[in-house]
Amino acid sequence: MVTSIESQLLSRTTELRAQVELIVNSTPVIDVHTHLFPPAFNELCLWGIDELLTYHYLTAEALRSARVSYDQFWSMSKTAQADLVWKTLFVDNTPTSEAAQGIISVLDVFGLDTRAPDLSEARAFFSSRNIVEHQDHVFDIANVSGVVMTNDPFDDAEDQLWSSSISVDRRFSSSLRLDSLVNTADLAVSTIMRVRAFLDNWIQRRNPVYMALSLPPDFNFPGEDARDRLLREVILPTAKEHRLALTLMVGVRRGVNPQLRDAGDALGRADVTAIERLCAEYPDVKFLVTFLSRENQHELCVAARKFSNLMPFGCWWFLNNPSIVSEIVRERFELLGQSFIPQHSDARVLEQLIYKWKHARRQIADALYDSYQQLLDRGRAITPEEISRDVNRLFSGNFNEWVKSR
Ligand code: FIX
Ligand code: ZN
Repeated sequence: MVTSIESQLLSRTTELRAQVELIVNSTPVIDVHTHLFPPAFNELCLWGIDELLTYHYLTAEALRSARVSYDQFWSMSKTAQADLVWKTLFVDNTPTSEAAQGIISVLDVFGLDTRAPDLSEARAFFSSRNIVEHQDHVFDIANVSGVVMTNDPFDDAEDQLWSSSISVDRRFSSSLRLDSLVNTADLAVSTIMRVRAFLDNWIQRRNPVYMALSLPPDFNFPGEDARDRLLREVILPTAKEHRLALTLMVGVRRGVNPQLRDAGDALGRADVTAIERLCAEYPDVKFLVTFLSRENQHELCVAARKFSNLMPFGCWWFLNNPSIVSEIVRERFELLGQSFIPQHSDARVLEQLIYKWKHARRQIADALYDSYQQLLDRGRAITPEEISRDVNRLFSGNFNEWVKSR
């Protein structure tokens, strides 16, 4: 007699492939790190074709081929910049890069001409949209159930909006980004106490899901600098007391070419042992960690095997290319099972959710399918329920687990 579990086993390769794709595409994901804001944040909410085309990933690429100086480019209006990026990367050249292919995916989803000679059709389409309905539509297409914003408590524009007691869309969670604190604080004892009180207050009012900090490749722990004091005397005690996870994004070299503005940052290989020491010294703090250098990815997996308070997440920024996402996700499956968060979008413009998740889901589905196929070859078939369990854990379970203790 065939038991019910046996009847569900996916022992044919084509069935397995179809089920993995279906489940990966239909499971909602929590996007654990974005730079998005809901429409209530007015001009901070970026959407539409001109914002999409002036994304810093694309301006950096366009300025390699367009014959304009940085000064000329930045003195142009946003629409003129977008026109130039379109002409340079999509008309005069073939859009092979990941960021350019992202634009193609977005245009295609909305039935817009991906070979258009100019942006008139796309502009007419986006300006006909009501942003509130459009946002719902984008979340549906991308199948994103929630996003985490990046909130700078020292940003005046943001602060004014928060203080005007706007109601924030429930799908948007806040996070407390501490880069400007770490880069500017002078560390008199009185300042440390004031900063602590400021953070306590911000956390109480805005209910962030985590605190976050980006770090350069030479980040060390312990260190002999102001950042070390801030970590030990302010940030880590705050994380502990509020039971708030700490997100560390390591390996960014800011402003390598300041003329490129937002697009001017680069990366460097960092020292993963600094994260190991943090995890060892603060076992009560949960860390979400991503590294920007491809060379750090394997070491991060090994560190996560040693410390259960360390959750690797995402393929950040210059790693968010199909070939590298594929490699990293596979490496993580092999070393960590399902105990990691495969991707975050880092979206700055609403519609980027569509392409970033479409492209990421494809790589995650391929890697998962290969893992299950290997299991099948070795004598163990899988059921659709088990695939759903795994994908739910990757897409939301691990993150919820990390931030639930509050
Ligand atoms: O520090 C960050 O959160 C980075 O993601 C950004 O600063 C960066 O500009 C970006 O958007 C990368 O995707
Ligand atoms: Zn980011």
